[in-house]
Amino acid sequence: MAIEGLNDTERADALDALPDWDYDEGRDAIARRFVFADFPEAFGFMARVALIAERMDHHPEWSNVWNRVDILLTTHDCGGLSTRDIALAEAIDALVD
Ligand code: H2B
Repeated sequence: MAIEGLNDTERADALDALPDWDYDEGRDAIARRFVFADFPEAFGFMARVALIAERMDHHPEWSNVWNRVDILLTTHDCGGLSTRDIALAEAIDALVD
């Protein structure tokens, strides 16, 4: 089944509900930086996110430098934000907030 991108209203509502995420207009994506005490904390977080992402069959674009993890979420199958990104962002937020 094809994945539908969000329409303007859905996108605005989703961004309102995710105040810790920045909107990347060029990519139609959301991004958030996570900073931890050290590398083991950051990598432990990445391991937890990876298991959730695999379970959801939806995967982040991300990078890690020591205690920092930068995550960008967008849906490659539709070229922009979908409900899958919002669901994954909510699940990631639930790990840290
Ligand atoms: N992750 C993201 N971020 N976007 C996708 O479109 C996507 C994905 N598609 N993970 C999934 C995997 C797809 O390739 C598989 C076949 O379901």
